[in-house]
Amino acid sequence: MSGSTKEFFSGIKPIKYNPQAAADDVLVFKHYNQDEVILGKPMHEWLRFAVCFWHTFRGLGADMFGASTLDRPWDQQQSDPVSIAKDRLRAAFEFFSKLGVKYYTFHDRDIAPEGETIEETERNLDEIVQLAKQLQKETGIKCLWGTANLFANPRYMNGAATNPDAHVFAYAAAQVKKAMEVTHELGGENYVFWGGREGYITLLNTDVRKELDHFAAFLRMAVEHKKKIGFKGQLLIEPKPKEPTKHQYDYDAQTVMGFLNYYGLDKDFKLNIEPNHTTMAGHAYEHDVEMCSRYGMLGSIDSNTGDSSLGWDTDQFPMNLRDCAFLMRTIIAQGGLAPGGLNFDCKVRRESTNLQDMFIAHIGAMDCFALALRKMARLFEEKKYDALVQQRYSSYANTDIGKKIESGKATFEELHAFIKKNGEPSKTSGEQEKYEAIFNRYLD
Ligand code: XUL
Ligand code: CO
Repeated sequence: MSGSTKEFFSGIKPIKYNPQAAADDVLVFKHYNQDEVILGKPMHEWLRFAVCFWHTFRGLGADMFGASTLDRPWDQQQSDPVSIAKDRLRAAFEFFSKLGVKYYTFHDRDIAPEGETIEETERNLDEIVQLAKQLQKETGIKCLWGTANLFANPRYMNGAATNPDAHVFAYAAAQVKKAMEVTHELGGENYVFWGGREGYITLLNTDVRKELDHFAAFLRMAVEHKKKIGFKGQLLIEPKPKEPTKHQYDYDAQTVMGFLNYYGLDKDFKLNIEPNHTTMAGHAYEHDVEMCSRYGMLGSIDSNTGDSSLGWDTDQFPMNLRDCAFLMRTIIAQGGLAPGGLNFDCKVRRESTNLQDMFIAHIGAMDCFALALRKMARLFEEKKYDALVQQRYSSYANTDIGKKIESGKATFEELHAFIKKNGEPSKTSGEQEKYEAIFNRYLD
């Protein structure tokens, strides 16, 4: 394959669908049958799975307290960084193909090493992008989105587009320019902005209004550049409330939508929601996905989960049927995620040291989403659940006063007169337990 016949996962054959698989047969899909049509679309179109390059091919299990635990053969067989990067990319495409996903995602700095100068960095990136293009062509695997790493290099320690130093802002712009161009070259269907250091550590040294104005100016330039190079992909912003900064400006879905509206950027961007970030903002797992979907702003999902007893960004594989079902309910309601997808921004635990754990983790999460899709398809087909929710609001459809309120024609005086005439509203149960019990029936 591509000048190399190396096989990195030699013990693993392409993963198949077998609904009869035994419980401990974990290298097989029990629920994900990619071409099976559900609600008028093949499963792979509803789910649009992507593997992320950074965790799965750059993460080696190091944490704040200990060194790497994961040995990866592709990191060990070459000596210079560009040759290592090439082997890693070949290993990645072998993994994507055997797993059976159709998409991958990357940061510029994951796939190619940063050089001493911007010229050298861009040369490295161009060399790797040529190989990626070739591997995409050979395997049919596509790029869901690309992004720029604007948080790891020390130059970005005080922020990238929100840095108090215009020189750093310019560097970030130069980096995003190139990252957008290579994403375009790779046929990326989206481009993501995650502002890891776009926030503050202390308000004592920060002019928040200036920083947010600068951030908006940066995004406007990205929109301009997108037009200039003819990139047709969707631009996405990924909210996260904190980590690595104390406060990140793109706090959660509603904050980002408010920001985009205020700066007139709402037609050019959608959101990439990562539920582990949503829970860090103090919301329920499914909250941000639903919030932005209902405003037509859900573009893509970084499908992972946290650990409720920890509370930081643990980036775990989503293995909880209830959580996946909540997301699938919203995804079905909006008719799918395209051109976005379900990107596994997840890492195997540092204790999961077998090479095949990479497969088991992705298969388990893909199967969990596939099962959730099957369950939620039934919920939609039967139409009972959403009809019940709509029933709670029926007074707006069925009474004159309700219709008037919804049409925007009612006044306070009129409603005051209505209350004087009609008195106290009757008590209506919210029936939370009933909804929980019914939802559970669809998870049977
Ligand atoms: C960090 C995170 C990033 C973005 C891309 O928490 O989620 O990996 O998804 O930069
Ligand atoms: Co993410």
